[in-house]
Amino acid sequence: AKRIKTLSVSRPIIYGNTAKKMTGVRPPNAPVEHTHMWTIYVKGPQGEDLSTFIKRVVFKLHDTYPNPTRSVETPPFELTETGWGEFEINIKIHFIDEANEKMLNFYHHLRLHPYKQGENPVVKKESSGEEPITEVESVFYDEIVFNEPNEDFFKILMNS
Ligand code: SLL
Repeated sequence: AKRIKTLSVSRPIIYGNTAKKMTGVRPPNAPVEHTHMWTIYVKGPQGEDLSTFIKRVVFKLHDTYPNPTRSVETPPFELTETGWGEFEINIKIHFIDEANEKMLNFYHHLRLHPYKQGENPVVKKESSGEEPITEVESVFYDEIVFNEPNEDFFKILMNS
């Protein structure tokens, strides 16, 4: 017998962080003990515009940061900071009102250091030549599954 599957729509995302050691250039307001600059992000694997269904992404940083709850309301849903240590970043993805969906709540371990030679850390050669900058990246793929979306939201998902 053929089984009737309930309707669900999934959308791929990637989330994670890039980081690199700060060399010569530092943001003027960066505390002296900060050694790295990093960016945490939520985005579409092919650069899709996630704002068609995501209203905001809230990144909750370590309590050592001033105003650790950072809300990003427009794409790109990313945040760049400086720091010295790795920690768990709490990510909350809030969907547009039409979705009538609960937010997604998960964690990403902010990665600053290369752990293994030749593995993930990508050595990017500066286009100008001279010093190679070692950028580490920790990135994960996931699919957001909307089960039985309401009609309005379904239309929005299908038209984007
Ligand atoms: C821990 N892994 O769990 C450590 C915490 C905290 C990182 C690392 C700078 C914050 C600031 C920063 O990198 N904090 O602006 O002072 O205890």
